[in-house]
Amino acid sequence: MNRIRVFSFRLLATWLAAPALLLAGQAANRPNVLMIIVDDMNHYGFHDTYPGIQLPHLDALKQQSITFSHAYCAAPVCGPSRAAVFSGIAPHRTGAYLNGADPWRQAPLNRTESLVELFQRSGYLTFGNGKVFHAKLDDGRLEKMFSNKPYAGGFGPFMPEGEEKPIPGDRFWIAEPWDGPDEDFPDVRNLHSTQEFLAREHEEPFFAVLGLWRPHTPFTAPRRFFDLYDEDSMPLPPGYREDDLEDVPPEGHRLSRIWGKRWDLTGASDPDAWRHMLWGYAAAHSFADWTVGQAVEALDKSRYAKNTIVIIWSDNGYHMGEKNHFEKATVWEMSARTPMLLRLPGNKNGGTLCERPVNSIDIFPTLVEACGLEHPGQNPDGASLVPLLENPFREWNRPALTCYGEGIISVRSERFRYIRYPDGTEELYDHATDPNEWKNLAGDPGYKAVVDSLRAWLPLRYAPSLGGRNG
Ligand SMILES: [Ca+2]
Ligand SMILES: [Ca+2]
Repeated sequence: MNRIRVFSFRLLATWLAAPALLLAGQAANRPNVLMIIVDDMNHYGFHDTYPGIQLPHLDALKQQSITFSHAYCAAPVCGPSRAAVFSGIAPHRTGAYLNGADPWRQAPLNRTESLVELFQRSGYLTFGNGKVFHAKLDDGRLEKMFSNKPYAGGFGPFMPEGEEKPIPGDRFWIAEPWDGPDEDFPDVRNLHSTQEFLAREHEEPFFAVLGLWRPHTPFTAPRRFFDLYDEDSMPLPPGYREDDLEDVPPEGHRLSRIWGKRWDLTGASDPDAWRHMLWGYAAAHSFADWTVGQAVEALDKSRYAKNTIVIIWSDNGYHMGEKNHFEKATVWEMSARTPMLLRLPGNKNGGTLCERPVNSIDIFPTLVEACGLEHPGQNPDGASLVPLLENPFREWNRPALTCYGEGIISVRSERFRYIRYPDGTEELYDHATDPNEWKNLAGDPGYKAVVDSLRAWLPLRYAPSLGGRNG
């Protein structure tokens, strides 16, 4: 039995022994939850690691929230990351590693209760809109688990065919200001639906999830968000280094070439195209920030303002050129690190920064404990973050695992990132001196003890892949 399972059993014991609600008070007064998922938002603006990105609404929300500086996804692409969050089970136990696998239609998730279903079984009113699972579910399952028709909407709007820039014919890798009405964006339509939900009176406590499609590509956004930035003076990412891959094993090179065309056409070979895409990514960040702000403002004007947990998380991070790579689908810091914050009723511990490593699979057991939900059928792999919400500065010795395939995994402690590939090759980065993960220390004998201690967290086995596509 590996250490993760041991933790899970400990957690189970904690639930059975202490059903009292640490955050919620009495069962009759359980908190509502407003969950907002941002898609592909990395740490650029959220933790100020790229100059100039404007996220005024998230900045204000942080003043009322516990913000996690070391939050990491369980899987570095949309579908598998969300499968891990909504099942509470790590990718190496489900085989949901890649997009396009539809893991909820395969064992074990086809018979695993989702977090939404658990809220529903626990007496909550469930409400959802936008990009939530990003995978097909069995017929009728999605409709049954939400009280509303969970309108999705898709990635658009797209530019008309032939007008894509900088790569003609690539509908997704574009950056273009949009002059149509805001309602051309599914995010805005889903926002309106969420605002209307929050304005109504509900008898039961609710679990409302708003899944945004931005800042994911295509980088279309209302023009006012592009106007916040000067395209020609967008800085190239501070974490970029031309020779960065020289000390990376071949498997890392392969991952950095998943979208080879994009890097080769719009990366270092064409800095104007690179700045153009950075301009779009920044605008898409600010658009998503605005959408988050409108939803939270609607909550704060509603009767639910004082008894609602707000949780905001991104499903994965994002490279904008670091490690000669665009997008996600690697297990480096740029793909793995995600924005995450929780605002508790009464703004308890608001304005604090928790530096302990946490994982997106911790969301499931956290909400189970914080909301006093029924006991789930599955044994979640994460740990409830309630102790960190109570005391963001307490000790926490659990690292965060990010997995992208059978045997492709990283282990992130508060200071180090250790990576292991299926052929046994490794990387180690010391974030105390190397926040951009430039210098691979895995072969340095001085770090043998560190490598050994992080290796101890590796899964003993990996579930066979449920399929899907790279990227
Ligand atoms: Ca994503
Ligand atoms: Ca390097």
